Amino acid sequence: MSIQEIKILVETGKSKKIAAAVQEALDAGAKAQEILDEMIASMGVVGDKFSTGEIFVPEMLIAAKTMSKGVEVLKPIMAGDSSSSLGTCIMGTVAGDLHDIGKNLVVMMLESSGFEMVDLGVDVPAERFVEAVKENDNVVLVACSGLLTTTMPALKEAVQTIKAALPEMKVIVGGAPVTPEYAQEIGADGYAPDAGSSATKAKEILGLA
Ligand code: B1M
Repeated sequence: MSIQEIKILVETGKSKKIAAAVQEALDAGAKAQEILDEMIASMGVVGDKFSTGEIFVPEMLIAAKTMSKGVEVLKPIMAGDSSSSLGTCIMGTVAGDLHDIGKNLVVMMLESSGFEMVDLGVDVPAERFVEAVKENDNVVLVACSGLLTTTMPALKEAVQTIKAALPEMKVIVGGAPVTPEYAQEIGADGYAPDAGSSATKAKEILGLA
């Protein structure tokens, strides 16, 4: 199974075939990162088809499910084995937003770089981030994801609610519509454009890099 074929399986939502196809590509020598990059590119194609009215929400959902199943196969390889603990990080997708693939990749990368991750899931109200910081030990970072232009205000509310309740807590934000300028404007301590760089940025803002 070539990486190109994996891309097509994601685009066409072949969720029953994806796990075996990803495993086959790995066995044939493909790198996990290459496969992941292709699947991310597939979601771009899916988004474009949605924008042009070629597909609708159900197709977008099944493509997302397919990608998530593919990521499950890559996870043990990409997540690695981190024995050191850099502290706990609370992560979630902000209120009103149901997109979780990017968040799940960020969770995976932060975990592999040594953070204990508490994943609050999607559609997380601002106050829930604060509660989770209080409920867990040794929380050093909160990470918020937002994928919609319409939920950018919720990202702002999340950062401002966390900072009002916990002024010392570091907050990192990201997601497709987020820019470094917006992150700064809403008072976040850091912004990362992708899952890989989120780990580097998280360590940098905590003075661990
Ligand atoms: Co939605 N959706 N969606 N969708 N969806 C987008 C985002 C969209 C761009 C599609 C499009 O129109 N071209 C568009 C948003 C337009 C906009 O806001 N300007 C859109 C829309 C409009 C909608 C609905 C409103 C559609 C509707 O109902 N009419 C609706 C909203 C629902 C809601 O959230 N309330 C909706 C619903 C859905 C599904 C539920 C069907 C499904 C999500 C399922 C799921 O996540 N389990 C879905 C999908 C799959 C998409 C696309 C196609 C793919 C998203 C994705 O997973 N990408 C998307 C189009 C696109 O992205 N091109 C689209 C792959 C993923 C790896 O990338 O999440 O960007 P991403 O994560 C990246 C970075 O952003 C970054 O790291 C990741 C890469 O390494 N990152 C961080 C993310 N979070 C980070 C946090 C960090 C740091 C980096 O630090 C904390």
